[in-house]
Amino acid sequence: MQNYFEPFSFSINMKDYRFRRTFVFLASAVLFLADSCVDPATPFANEYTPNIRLNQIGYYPTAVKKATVLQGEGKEEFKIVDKYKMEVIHTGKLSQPHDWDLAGETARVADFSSIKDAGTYMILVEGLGYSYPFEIRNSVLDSTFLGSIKGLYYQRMGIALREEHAGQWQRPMAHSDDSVLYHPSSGRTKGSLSSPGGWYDAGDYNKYVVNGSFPLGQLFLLEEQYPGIIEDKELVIPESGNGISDYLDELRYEMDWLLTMQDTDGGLFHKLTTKNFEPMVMPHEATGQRYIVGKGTAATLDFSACAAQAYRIFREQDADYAAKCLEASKRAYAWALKNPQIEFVNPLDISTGQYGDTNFDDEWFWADAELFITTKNPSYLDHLNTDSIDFTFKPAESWTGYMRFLGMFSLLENREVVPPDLYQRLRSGIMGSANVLVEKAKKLDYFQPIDDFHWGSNSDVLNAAMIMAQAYRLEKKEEYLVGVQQAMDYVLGHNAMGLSYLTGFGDKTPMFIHHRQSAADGIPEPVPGLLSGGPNSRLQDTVGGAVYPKNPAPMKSWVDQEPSYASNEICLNWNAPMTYVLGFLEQESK
Ligand code: 9MR
Repeated sequence: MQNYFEPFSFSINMKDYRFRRTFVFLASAVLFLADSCVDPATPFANEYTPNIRLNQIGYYPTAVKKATVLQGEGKEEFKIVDKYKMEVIHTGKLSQPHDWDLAGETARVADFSSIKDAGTYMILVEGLGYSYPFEIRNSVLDSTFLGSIKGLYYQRMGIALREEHAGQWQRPMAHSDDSVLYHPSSGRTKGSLSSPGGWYDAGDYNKYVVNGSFPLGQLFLLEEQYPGIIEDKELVIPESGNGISDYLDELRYEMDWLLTMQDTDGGLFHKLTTKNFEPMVMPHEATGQRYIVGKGTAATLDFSACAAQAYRIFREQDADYAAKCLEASKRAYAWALKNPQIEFVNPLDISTGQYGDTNFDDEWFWADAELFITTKNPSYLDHLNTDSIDFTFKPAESWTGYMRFLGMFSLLENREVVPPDLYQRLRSGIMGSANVLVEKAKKLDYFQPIDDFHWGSNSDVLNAAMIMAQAYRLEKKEEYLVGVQQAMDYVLGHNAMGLSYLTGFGDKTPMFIHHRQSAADGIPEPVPGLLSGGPNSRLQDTVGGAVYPKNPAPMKSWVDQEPSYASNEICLNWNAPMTYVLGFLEQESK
């Protein structure tokens, strides 16, 4: 969590809370009379009001900048205060109050887009107090971007996290996975598989091929679009200093694991897991027997797609490794051709994440697209099913449907190999999809594009933002960029919970995520850089002990409680679009 530097606080009397309240009140009254008055009472952290919601990290100078003010009845004005000079630099009018149904709130909007000078500011509303401080500057999301990638490092298994890389979240080696038993559902009855490394999927300690490939696909896209976005030594990970981008090193840690999950016949085992979720203990204390479980079409095609991408991503650094990925991708694809409809369903004795899917059209689309781009072999293009392309983004599709978008993004990115008519069709489809999202975000609560809040809703907001980001890359229309920025504002604090959902980034962030290490390590702060799933109006975790207020509004269906796996877990496929969108904004918003 951040430290608050209080250069202008009076050291003796300011420690008295009641005095400070009175002082702030009086100072506010003076400010009301004289806009440019200097108020020496920089508020303490516990005095920021939760009733002014905004991006708690900050805004780019040229961005549209909005905050939402609650309980502002009768208050017409807001002020922007320079945090360190304690000077009012701007007075603006709040919008008329309006009801937001998804948020269950009556809100007024403070638009301070005209403030462009770099600085650290707060919003002051008389009678409410000060907002959390925020910055305005170029590259304002730089450390948040690095933090969300570093979150992936903290999910590594099979190595100890050492203090020099992990600080207080260091932990011993766990889950070597060098001799994992086959479960009968894998098609094998004896022997074991060496399948070390990779990232823990989420708050649990298992690893899933579908949900390893999907996030890698999103993370690879960022590198393909903005090559070298992270350099060596930026993340402080074990490979830092090896002359290769830390981003590629981190992604390879997961890719290496995925490669081990390919069976000799080319198919991919579905997951590596215990039979049931482990208790809330540290990784090295979670010693339940692990198994290689299932083999199916979705896992195999997702792997095939991301391994074909991996060829393009790694070929400059390591041609042999890239070739290995491509060869594995082709073998997986060949297996899927022979086994086009093998659905994975949890065996009766396994209750961990299913990542089930019944329709493989989007997995085919993604694999065909990536293999075609990488190999230029027309057979993949011939197989690409363009008749049924659905450009409409739907909340909660996630790993069951978003793969088609990943295929489209890559095809649009590699225009030179794509037939012009297909390119035009994809281009107008993605722009159309983005236009719908932009229009929704103009009207919806907190100016984000989602109107139905499911498990992992923050990733829906970000996956939708990725579509608007692609539209912006195709045509530099400002409203696409604004759509992406406002989606990020939502995730970083401009939302109905008034909290930045990325652990450790912002003044108010989740403290009790459903994450076994964070629950068990005895450290008050959770592991940083992990994205909480977000509001989920289905409340499936009340059976697991999560306690919600009565009938929460959809956008308020979130609780900061460890048992809340349906609202407050973290997951790879939520961090991945977070990283993508942060990286995109850092590149495009300067
Ligand atoms: O994100 C998944 C959500 O859509 C499902 O409804 C839920 C129950 O199957 O599972 C979620 O994914 C979890 C996975 O199954 C296991 N690791 C943690 C994932 C995030 O909660």
